Amino acid sequence: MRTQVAIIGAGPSGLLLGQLLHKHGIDNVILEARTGDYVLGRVRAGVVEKGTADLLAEAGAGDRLKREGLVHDGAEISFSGERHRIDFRELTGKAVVVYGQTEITRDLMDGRKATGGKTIYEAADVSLHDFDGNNPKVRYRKDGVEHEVACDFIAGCDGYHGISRRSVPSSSIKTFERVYPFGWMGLLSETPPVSHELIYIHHTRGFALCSMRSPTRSRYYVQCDAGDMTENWSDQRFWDELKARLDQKGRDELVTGPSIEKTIAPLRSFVAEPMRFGRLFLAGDAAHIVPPTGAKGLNLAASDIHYLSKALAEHYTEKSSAGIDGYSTRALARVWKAERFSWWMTGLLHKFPDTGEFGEKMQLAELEYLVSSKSAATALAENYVGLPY
Ligand code: RFL
Ligand code: PHB
Repeated sequence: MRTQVAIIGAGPSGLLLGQLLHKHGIDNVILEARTGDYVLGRVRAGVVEKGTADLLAEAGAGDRLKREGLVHDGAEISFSGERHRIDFRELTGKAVVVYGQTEITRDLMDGRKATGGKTIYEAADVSLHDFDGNNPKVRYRKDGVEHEVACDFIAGCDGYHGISRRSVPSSSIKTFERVYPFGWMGLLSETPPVSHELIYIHHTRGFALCSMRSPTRSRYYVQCDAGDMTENWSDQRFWDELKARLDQKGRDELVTGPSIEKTIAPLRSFVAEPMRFGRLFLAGDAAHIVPPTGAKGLNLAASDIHYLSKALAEHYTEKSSAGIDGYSTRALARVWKAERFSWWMTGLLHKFPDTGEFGEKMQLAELEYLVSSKSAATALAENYVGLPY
């Protein structure tokens, strides 16, 4: 088989890239290790920046988000038992949309089906070859048969655990990493959200987050130990812990119910530099990870794809390599700013095992400053709604 761009991974990065390339008339094939249902079953991001929503619309996958997405003009921060609202709209003129990653993935998959794009699910043992020359190839096995895809470029959109980044010789790549000593225990339930906006909670027992997927479906998280397992978290234990971290009003208004899904996510900051190696590009979680506190992972994946799709379109339609040559530098400039914001939000709101009472006093002083200074609140709001591309 031959294609112009071989895309590894059918997560949001790979699917979005596939649809944007299709719009520019660039032929592409997506190779995904898992089944479509498995990819759709992963409950992850919920907060979408305006830039991401615009890009989905450009890819022809933005109608439902526009209809069903919940526009949030602000969010609340709770500490010392009180909630404080940060008004994004007033401070920045912008808002975010709450719309689940599963729905984004579904919309992109439907779009791909409608445009006849080729996705090979359950592609086993994907391997990348010759991307340092002019004729890269990707090999994989499907139903026991070996296949080869010859292409002009490879887009590594296969997430943190994927093969693309690991195919680069270690002497050509530098990685930066911080692993946090805790995780997030997340629970999805068919219950109305405790508040109509998100609540980020700083508490002596640890961080918690109240989010949602719709007016009848809630997504909650509580900070848990790094090596913790969902088996240790009965629904009852989860609700009790969330209640203990909520303010009195939240405790009174929280509606609990059986969980539909529970997962524990470890927290990590990670960046690989550069993001281009000859004819291989990395994008999304394959190149960088942020802790979810700033709601930036999916949005960063989208901005990478914005730069990459433009670069490839320039290459094919204008015969210019400027976009391709500048991809890594442009993408990384935005990545590092989102890394900083996510690291800062994580440090501000979580309980750290090693910083003691002094560390907690510093967090409270910064939180009080944040909710009393318009400049400090604006800095948070600007980053949360998304820095410009
Ligand atoms: P993905 O979604 O990991 O998709 C990669 C795909 O590649 C496939 N794959 C392979 N395919 C072929 N061959 C191989 N060898 C392969 N290895 C892997 C995988 O099966 C998969 O289908 O990466 P992508 O597309 O870059 O998308 C990134 C986002 O999924 C991620 O950044 C976000 O989910 C992060 N995130 C959030 N981001 C936000 O912008 N806003 C949020 O509110 C938000 N909340 C979150 C989050 C992530 C979380 N977890 C669980 C890590 C909340 C949580 C709890
Ligand atoms: C979510 O709804 O899953 C969500 C929202 C905000 C975050 C992280 C996750 O910061």
